[in-house]
Amino acid sequence: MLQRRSILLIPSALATTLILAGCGTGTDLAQRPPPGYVGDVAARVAAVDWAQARPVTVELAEFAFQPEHLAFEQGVPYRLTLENRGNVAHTFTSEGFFKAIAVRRVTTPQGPVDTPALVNLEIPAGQTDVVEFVPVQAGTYALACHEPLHSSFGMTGTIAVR
Ligand SMILES: [Cu+2]
Repeated sequence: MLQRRSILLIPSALATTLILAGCGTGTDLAQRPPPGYVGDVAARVAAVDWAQARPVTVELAEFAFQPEHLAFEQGVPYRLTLENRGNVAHTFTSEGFFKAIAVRRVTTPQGPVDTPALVNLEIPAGQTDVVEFVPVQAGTYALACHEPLHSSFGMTGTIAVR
C-alpha cells in the first residue's frame, strides 16, 4: 500500500511544480501589427473619443476568469482592467480576439506602452494591467490562461465582438 501511494503522489507533485513555476510565455506586445491582425490601427485608434472609453474589469485567479464570458461592441473604445487576484501568474490569451482589435495602449505598473497589437498578456500575481482597444472584427473567440495546466483546470472563457 505504501508503495502505491508514493507512486500516486508523483503526478500531483509534478503538477504543483509546473503551476508554481509559472512558465507562461510572458507579455508580448507587437511594435507593428503581425500578419492576420488589424492593419490600420492608428486610424482606428484616432477615430474614437477615448474620454468615452467604456470600463470593463476582469479578475484572474486560481483557476478562473471572472467574468468568464465577455462581450464588446465594434467601434467602441474600451479600457479593460485585468486584475490578478491570485497567488501565481496568469495569462489573458486569445489569439482570435487579439487579431480582431485595434490596440491603443497597455499600462502596467512599469508604465504605459503604446502598442498596436497584443501577442500575449501575462499578469504576475497581484498585478493589474489595463488595455485600451477598439474592437474591429465581429466574432466569438476563445479565451484561455496559458500557464501550464490552468486551462485544463477550467481557466477558460469566451470573448464576443458584436
Ligand atoms: Cu492561470
